[in-house]
Amino acid sequence: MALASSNVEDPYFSRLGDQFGMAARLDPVVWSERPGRLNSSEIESYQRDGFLSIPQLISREEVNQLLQAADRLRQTVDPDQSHVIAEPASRTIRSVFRLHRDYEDFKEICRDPRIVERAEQILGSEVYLHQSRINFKPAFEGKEFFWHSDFETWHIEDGLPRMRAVSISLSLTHNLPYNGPLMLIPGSHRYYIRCVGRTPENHFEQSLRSQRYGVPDQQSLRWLVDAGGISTPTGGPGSAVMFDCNTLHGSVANLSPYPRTNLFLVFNSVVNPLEEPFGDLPPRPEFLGDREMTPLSDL
Ligand code: 6CS
Ligand code: FE
Repeated sequence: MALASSNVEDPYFSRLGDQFGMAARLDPVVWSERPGRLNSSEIESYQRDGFLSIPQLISREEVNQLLQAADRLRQTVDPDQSHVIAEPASRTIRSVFRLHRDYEDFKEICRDPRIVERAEQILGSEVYLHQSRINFKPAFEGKEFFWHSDFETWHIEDGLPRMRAVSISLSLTHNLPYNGPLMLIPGSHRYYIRCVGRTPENHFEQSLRSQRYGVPDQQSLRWLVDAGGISTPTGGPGSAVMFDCNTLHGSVANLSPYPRTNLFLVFNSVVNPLEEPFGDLPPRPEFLGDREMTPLSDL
């Protein structure tokens, strides 16, 4: 099959068959120098590692309300809707997307200044929500997420042009060493790993349950972990991790008796709107990459 010409010129091409490799990041990590909620040592460590953990972003009371809302949602949501994702081999709910558009209980946290102003400080512009979801990692049953860069998927499958987005994973439960917490590779955000294989049609139906395309090769992972190690920022309810869209991350299954529930918000810069996907398939559904750029004040 002929390659789309955009692939040839795209500095962040990926999934072109058997070409794997590593390229340098071409975009800044922190886009503004203005002071804000993040102090200079927090900015420095975000810039260096590609993530920052925040021990207590919201109060226990606020977390309790969100956790109750999340549990209600899990029990009442229709599992057959496309934005509700099940675990790989069962009907247990793994993720619910599009919180900022569909669910009143979560709209306020989606535009909370404690979160939004931090995202704006890193991205150096106004921001909007590219994606929002809750990840339930139920006790005993929650399965892993293999290593990946979110940017690679968002670029190839959704058309996110540049690395100017930041994710925040807000813990609604304890994130313990043994209940499948987020693992990140410090420093990996400075490299772009071109993945092998070609994206199958409707890939998201599989990838959100268990991802097989758009995952880095073992050699690159070994090289990056030899250099940067693996960091597992654990924390209590109300703690958060902010991470760059290109930081490699993953998590293991939850074999513990304690669920791990996280709220996951992705802010993109308003000057980095989605284009046509950089892969050769049509864009994924909007619950995975919002194209309306709704101002946060209108949620
Ligand atoms: O495909 C996506 O957009 C999502 N999938 C994963 C495994 N992480 C980031 C993102 O939410
Ligand atoms: Fe991810």
